[in-house]
Amino acid sequence: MTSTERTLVLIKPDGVQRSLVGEVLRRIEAKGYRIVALEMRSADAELLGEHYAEHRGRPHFEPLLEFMGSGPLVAAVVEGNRVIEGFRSLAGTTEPTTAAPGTIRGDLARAWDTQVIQNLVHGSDSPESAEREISLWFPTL
Ligand code: RTP
Ligand code: MG
Repeated sequence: MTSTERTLVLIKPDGVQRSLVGEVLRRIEAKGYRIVALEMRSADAELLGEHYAEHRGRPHFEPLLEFMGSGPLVAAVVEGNRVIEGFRSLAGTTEPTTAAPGTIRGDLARAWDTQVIQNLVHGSDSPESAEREISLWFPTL
């Protein structure tokens, strides 16, 4: 089954701070995906609140926004065959402790001892999320 898709990837502030930008992009390119937009930026609370709108009201919402705004992050649009599911697979499951070895989070994310899970990357979780998130982060694309 082939289906060319685009997904929004974020290298979160922990990834930038730990100098893992190149390593994450290397894994994306090695898998055969194409980076079609790439930007380092600082995200304000308004953008982050929109991005994580479905988490509003949950206990981790405020710490999540604080973490995501704590330093520069890298936003990218990545294209490829079934890349939405494929990048989630490359990233590994949410919690670094149990994320499979071989995945970005399983190999590189540190054991989590903060209020919010710091897990290096974000990837859109559905075609609807990808469309919404790409237009949020790259409105001119
Ligand atoms: P993401 O949206 O960042 O790609 O991560 P995900 O799909 O694997 O996980 P999701 O459930 O969407 O949660 C979004 C991000 O919120 C933080 N989080 N902290 N303390 C907590 O219980 C908690 N739950 C979620 C993580 O940074 C997670 O990636
Ligand atoms: Mg998510």
